[in-house]
Amino acid sequence: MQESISSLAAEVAAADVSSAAALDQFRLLYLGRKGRLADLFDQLKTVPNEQKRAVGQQLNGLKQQAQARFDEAQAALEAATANQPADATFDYTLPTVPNALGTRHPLMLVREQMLRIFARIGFAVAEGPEIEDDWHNFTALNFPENHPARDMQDTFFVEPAPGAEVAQPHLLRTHTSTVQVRVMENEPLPIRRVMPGRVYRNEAISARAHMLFHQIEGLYIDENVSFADLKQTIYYFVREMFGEDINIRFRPSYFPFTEPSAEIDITCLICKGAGCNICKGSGWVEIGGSGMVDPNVLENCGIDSEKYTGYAWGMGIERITMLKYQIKDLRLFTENDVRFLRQFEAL
Ligand code: 2U9
Repeated sequence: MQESISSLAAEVAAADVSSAAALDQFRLLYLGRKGRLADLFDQLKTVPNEQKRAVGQQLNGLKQQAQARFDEAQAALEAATANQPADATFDYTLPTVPNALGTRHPLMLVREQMLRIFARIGFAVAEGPEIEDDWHNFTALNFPENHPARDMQDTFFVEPAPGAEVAQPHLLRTHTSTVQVRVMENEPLPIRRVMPGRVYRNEAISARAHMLFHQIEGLYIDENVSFADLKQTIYYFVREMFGEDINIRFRPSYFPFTEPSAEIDITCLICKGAGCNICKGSGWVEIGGSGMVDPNVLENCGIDSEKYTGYAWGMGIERITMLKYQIKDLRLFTENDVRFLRQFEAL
């Protein structure tokens, strides 16, 4: 009997308890009601009376040893599984899939850059409505009654609501000059403002024309403002926007709202003035128009043209963006093809 106890004690000490399954096996085999220890306790009856006490103590000792081994192994297993993820097959060290963020639209990037440049020399932003009346879009700006821009062919007119009485035709503004008129009518002098916004023209959509585009116009009105001030402002803008080695050229032109008027050219960004197919060999590309505000326009807006003078200019944001990024087709701006849009600055 004592031999059986010692050999079972050695077995208990050596048994595998390294996994949950092995531990369960251990419990059944040694501690269970039908286990090996229980067998030995049964055999205690057959032990002579004078040895019962000693053998009983040995058996109890073995039972405690087996129970202690079980408790210790169970605690160790529990501690190990508590530190493990629920799904042990998932690799938590894998890199995450990046969130697909949008990018800023190139037109908005360039718009912001242009406005920042003008803000640094004191031009604050002014905005106005996209549906305008004939006065703010044409008449105040010195367009004669029969000017072709007033034609249905060039301008989108807006039908009045049925039964509504309207004093004059309404339309989608064809330039942001309408906002200059509103500022001149309503704000105190001097005026130093830039007007960004959407404008509309009745054009067939192609690589070079669209019925919707964006402009930034500027206006400065004060005493003693001259064409030299206009040139310096545009020169400053062009160098900030395109670089120190870019030059400007003013080409005489005609607009109803400015006199004198000039188109603004800059050194061709592709060939740096040498002549290429983008600038058609001239070395220059056009970026907008400009001029001194016509005295008629100042008077139309209630400003004394004897005392005040001003300059104004207008640029298409699409045109500046196409030059800057060498984009060849206007339609790319409105098609929302992510392969195009993704190439610009991330949000
Ligand atoms: C007022 C007086 C004068 C704004 C001007 C231009 C010349 C011009 C075009 C450039 C390309 C429009 O986007 S574009 O198609 N603009 O050529 N704009 S002077 O002159 C003004 C504006 C408002 C009261």
